[in-house]
Amino acid sequence: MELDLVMDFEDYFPSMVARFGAEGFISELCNGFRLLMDVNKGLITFESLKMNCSMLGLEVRDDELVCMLMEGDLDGDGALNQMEFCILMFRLSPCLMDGPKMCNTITHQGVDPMLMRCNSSI
Ligand SMILES: [Ca+2]
Repeated sequence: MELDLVMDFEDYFPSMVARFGAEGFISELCNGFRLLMDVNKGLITFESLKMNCSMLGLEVRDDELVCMLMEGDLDGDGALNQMEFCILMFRLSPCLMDGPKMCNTITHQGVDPMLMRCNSSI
């Protein structure tokens, strides 16, 4: 499931949301994060991304990994924390559910509190 989350998120997101609900969907994102992170740092780094992708049998080019990290890295530390990862996943899938309105509801109102709960559950 996490494999699909990473590789086919655009197709996969709407059905994920339908199946798990927005909150369950966030926790699935968190599972995806844990799968890819460097367990010592608690962050997704280039190295952890590369290593875990290859462990999962995913062939992702280095420049695609770098691109994903740069795209998602909001605080400029060169790695993705859980919130950055979840925000990136949402940004990569601009309209999850019923178009822009629902999309705005999720990204502007729903995500932060849900992520807070998600973070506190680690
Ligand atoms: Ca960062």
